[in-house]
Amino acid sequence: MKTLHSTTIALVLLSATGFSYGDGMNSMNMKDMPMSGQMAEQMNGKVHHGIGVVQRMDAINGRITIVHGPINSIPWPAMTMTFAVQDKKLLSQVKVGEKVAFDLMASGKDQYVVVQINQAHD
Ligand SMILES: [Cu+2]
Repeated sequence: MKTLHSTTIALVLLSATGFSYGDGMNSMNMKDMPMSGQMAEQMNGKVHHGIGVVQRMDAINGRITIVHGPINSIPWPAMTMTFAVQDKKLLSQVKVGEKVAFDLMASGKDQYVVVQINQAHD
């Protein structure tokens, strides 16, 4: 899985940094590392899977509105929501009106970003 692979890379990078700067006072200060927020998120971040129908897409702002079913892992009931997409290219993978399967990751408090989306085959 892509997510597990990324997490492994993040752990390796963190370990390498620890060895390189192990004697430094700030060796554990992850804020010094570029992309540390993203790494931390990937280490703590859980991927949530949803199924829904695309209602609207905003390619300019990288947003997608999905009428989605319940996502028990968050937990959410069925509802219509607009999400930011992690990469605007994701929007070219689906069409309005299409049934989709998508993955969400937490992006700040009570916010989720679409990290993967594809047409759902039933
Ligand atoms: Cu929702």
